[in-house]
Amino acid sequence: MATFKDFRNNVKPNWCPGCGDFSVQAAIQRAAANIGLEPEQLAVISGIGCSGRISGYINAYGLHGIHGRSLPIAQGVKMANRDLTVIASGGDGDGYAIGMSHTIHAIRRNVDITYIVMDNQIYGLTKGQTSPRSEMGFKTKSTPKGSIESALSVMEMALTAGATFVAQSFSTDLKDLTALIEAGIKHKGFSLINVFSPCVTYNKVNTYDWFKENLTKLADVEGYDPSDRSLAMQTLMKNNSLVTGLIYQNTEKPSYQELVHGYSETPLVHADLNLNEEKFNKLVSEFM
Ligand SMILES: Cc1ncc(C[n+]2csc(CCOP(=O)(O)OP(=O)(O)O)c2C)c(N)n1
Ligand code: SF4
Repeated sequence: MATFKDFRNNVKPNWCPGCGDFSVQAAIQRAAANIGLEPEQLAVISGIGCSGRISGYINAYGLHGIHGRSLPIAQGVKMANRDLTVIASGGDGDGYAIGMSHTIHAIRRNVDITYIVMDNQIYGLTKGQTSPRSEMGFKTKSTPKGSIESALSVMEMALTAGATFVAQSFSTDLKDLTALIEAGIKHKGFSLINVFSPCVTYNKVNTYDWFKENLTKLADVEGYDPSDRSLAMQTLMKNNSLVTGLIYQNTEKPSYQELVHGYSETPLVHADLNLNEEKFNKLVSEFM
């Protein structure tokens, strides 16, 4: 059986020392091993950004795609081969700016994949511009006088869009993050895990210390029940979305694969797609 070391490859990450993304990488590797996966049973599909490099640093199938487009690719992979565990990943710019409409539609579509967003409230790869997750007043190269736009609460947005699994974590909480990724993979539907993953080079506001001071663990909130959607929304609003843990899970809603016609038959990847003349004519005759 594979251990987390089997999910390592020999590519050395070129993230800055101290970048939060190192722990996210480790958590994915541990979660995959804990669940009992072998590297050839996992596909990690990422977008573009510092965080997007993660697919190259994990020994599994992987694709480092294009900016904001990890989700369409990841959903396609899962639909073609349900035997794979599929993780999509990238940054807050990737998923909540250019890729936001994919995020919303993936949430409501509920394909059985896990989406891990490394949220550092800034664009790291392009050297420090504001993202949709940057707070109002946040000063960067692109907003030298401070951002005049407010930050998007993605967790609230996900609940509104009909998400079936919404969780948030902090990259240094390796144990909790690993457990959430395991739960996300086991969830039968789309799971969104937003991970506060500090950018030590460009974000001098939302630092490790800042998160330690401002985050509340849902496990410490008395009576918190992740199956209660309105409680989840109220808790997010009360805490300015600065909570960690499983925020909401709905195990009732069927996943996309359970509803799509023909999906329970042979997965596309194993299907004989060789169209001979007879098959072609039969197919065409159905449309005549
Ligand atoms: C279509 C397209 N638009 C813009 C870019 C430039 N670009 C590359 S990464 C990036 C944002 C990076 O920020 P984020 O997604 O938050 O990831 P991070 O680097 O912070 O991990 C941008 C705007 C691009 N590569 N492709
Ligand atoms: S620039 Fe920021 S996000 Fe990118 S590797 Fe460095 S610390 Fe990480």
